[in-house]
Amino acid sequence: MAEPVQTPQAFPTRIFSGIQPSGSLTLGNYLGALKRFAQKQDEGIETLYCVVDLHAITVWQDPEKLRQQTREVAAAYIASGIDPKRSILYNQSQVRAHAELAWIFNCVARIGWMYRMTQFKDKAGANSENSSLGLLAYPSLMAADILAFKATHVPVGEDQKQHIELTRDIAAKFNHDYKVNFFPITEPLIEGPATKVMSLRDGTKKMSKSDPSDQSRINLTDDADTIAKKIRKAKTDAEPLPDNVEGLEGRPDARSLVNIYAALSDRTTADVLTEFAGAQFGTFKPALADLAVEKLGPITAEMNRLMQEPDEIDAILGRGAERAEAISSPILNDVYDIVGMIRSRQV
Ligand code: AQP
Repeated sequence: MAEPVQTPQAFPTRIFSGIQPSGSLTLGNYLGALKRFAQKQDEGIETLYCVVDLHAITVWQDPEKLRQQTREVAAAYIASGIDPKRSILYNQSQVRAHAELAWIFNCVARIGWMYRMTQFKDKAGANSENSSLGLLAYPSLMAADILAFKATHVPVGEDQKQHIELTRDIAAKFNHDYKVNFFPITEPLIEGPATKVMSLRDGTKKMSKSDPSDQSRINLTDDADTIAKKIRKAKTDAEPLPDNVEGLEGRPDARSLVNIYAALSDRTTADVLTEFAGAQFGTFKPALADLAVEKLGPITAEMNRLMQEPDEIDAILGRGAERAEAISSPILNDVYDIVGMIRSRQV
């Protein structure tokens, strides 16, 4: 049999992406993920968006808080423009293919691949022996999330690039080991000026919902005053803004704020610098705060409104899960067949 080579072009275009309900969503999640997810949906591409609750429990989550955060991420998706009729919106644990395919992939992937993941090293820290087995196997579940739908493209922030590469490796090894052309080799979509939004306290570190410092991030649940205060206190240097992108070299904090401005206003970084060339941060920060409040305010308001109706959110997730199950079940059954499992009971 010829060596299996699968490009996304051989499969119908289908987009999958997910967000963990592991805390309050940040401006990083919005610019690096949510905003772009809505754009993909609006381009008319088939889109599946998931609240990845099984990923969240790779580190301890209080059960009641997890339920609340799952609804909050669902509300954030909708408030950011995801239409549950046009996109398939659901939570991961309601669709069996994720966990079941992840097990198959645990047997395809190699342990060494997992130990090489920088996110595992960062999250496990010095005491990795004491982290959950799930944290180590996280990329295997992520590969299952994507490939359970034969998704061809995954919009993500830069931090997820390595995990998508591993998904490609798992798909290729499965295709090779079983001599099939079954899974696509998925492409990451990492685009725009905000693929890595940085911490407000340290322009070399990613803005993250699990950072112990609340001052390091803008949460989608922050009110206007809090947003303005956090931006005012954001770390910067003493120099005025340059008139071109090269002038931001070696100035990570300045670069980060300008990139946020560009992403929020749908402009390029170069364009923003043309407008603010020579400006001090005393001028730029209030402009950025105003823009952030203008863009995030309506999203926060809509999230708060939706959170008043938890039953409606749960119903939306349930309907989405049924649609996701309808796509992934036949794919999962084919996988079981390929690996040699007897399937004499119709499920
Ligand atoms: N700072 C960021 N800049 C750009 N994109 C980002 N994303 C996360 N942070 C940034 C993107 O958001 C999507 C969902 O991420 P996730 O919640 O599944 O997990 P994560 O990447 O590990 O994000 P966090 O906020 O850092 O979560 P915790 O703190 O729980 O680990 C992904 O597409 C991600 O790239």
